Amino acid sequence: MGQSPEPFEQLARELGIRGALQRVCPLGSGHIHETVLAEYGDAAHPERFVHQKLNTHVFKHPALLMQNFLLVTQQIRAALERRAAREPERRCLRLIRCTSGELSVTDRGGNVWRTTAFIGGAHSIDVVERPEQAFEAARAFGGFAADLAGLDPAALEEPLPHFHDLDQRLRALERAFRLDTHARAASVREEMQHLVDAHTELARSLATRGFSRVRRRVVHNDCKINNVLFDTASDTALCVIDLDTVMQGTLLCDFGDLVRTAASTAREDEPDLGSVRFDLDAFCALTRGYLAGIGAAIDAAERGLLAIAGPALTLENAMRFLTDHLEGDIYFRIQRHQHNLDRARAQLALFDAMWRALTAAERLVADARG
Ligand code: ADP
Ligand code: GN1
Ligand code: MG
Repeated sequence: MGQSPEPFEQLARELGIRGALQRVCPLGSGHIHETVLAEYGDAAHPERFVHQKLNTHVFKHPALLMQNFLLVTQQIRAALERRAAREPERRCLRLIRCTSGELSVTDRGGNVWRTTAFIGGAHSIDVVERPEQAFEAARAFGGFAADLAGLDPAALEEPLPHFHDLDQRLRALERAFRLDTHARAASVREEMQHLVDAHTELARSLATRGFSRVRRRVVHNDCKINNVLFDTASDTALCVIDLDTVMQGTLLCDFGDLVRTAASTAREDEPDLGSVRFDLDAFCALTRGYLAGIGAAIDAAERGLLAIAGPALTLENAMRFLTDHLEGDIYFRIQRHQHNLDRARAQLALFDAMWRALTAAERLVADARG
């Protein structure tokens, strides 16, 4: 990441970390923030923290994020206490405040940093290898929604309004295509048409299934598989992370993003489209896990949308990736040339596979207990 040690010295000072900085290494594969693990102190008494340089292009009001973060983690901690969960400190993110009481640090370059306690002995995954992992992740996200079921959505600020608004996402894509600021439109005509047609079909099916009547509640809004930490020793889901989009929304978005990322046989950006398939066994495990985690906190209307959630969120992400490709890769961090285009194509291929399997998925949801 080529970090100068400078921001870390300032961070340590303002956070009251006494040990000397030993090492800093990048963490995870998120597309938005820059996340590092920083180790202070000595080998006998290491102190480990996660510093995140917040992406203020995406999140314009970091203070608002921090307020939401505190409220959500308070709520989760209370739920953990109520059920006397083991190792509660590893099951909920903990913010490290500055000694001044501030919730974040602004470095000399104007970057805003948030620090949380590092959760050790844990890892995140990008692709599911076993259905048990899918079950576990879904149980954790279902439990997360249940733990926040009592929280009034109005208590949380909306850092990204219309985040999962499919029609708005389509309009943004059409605009990017029309403006064509990076002269990339001609090369993606086929994908564009495919997306527009798929959106029409999806919108019709969502309407038939009563999507507009489903309740809005506090949800995570970014339930990709790598936003849950697994306990490395037991391979069970430990902690739901990446809380920046927790705000009002529908369960459809949470379950859908989980299906998009945990019931695919390939990575999100797989260039070999032949290897992108929808894994029905993983979908079955996700459904069982989610219902087990959420318990009574799901209603019939929400349950009726679980099967179509995956295609909906997959198409939404395909539209967002293609929009970003057309706009010159300004939102999602990229690691290679045409990365967002690869992502868009892989998501489109996954959408097609999910769409073909929709009836089978609906049967699985109907048969699932819970
Ligand atoms: P982004 O918004 O960029 O996805 P995340 O909050 O998801 O950022 O963090 C990126 C990655 O860092 C996660 O996938 C996870 O692997 C790791 N991570 C984040 N916070 C912690 C933590 N407190 N303890 C351990 N690992 C963490
Ligand atoms: C981003 O932050 P991260 O990497 O977990 C994005 C999600 C997308 C996802 C696609 C705030 O998630 O909405 O679905 O990339 N987060 C934001 O991988 O836009
Ligand atoms: Mg993340």
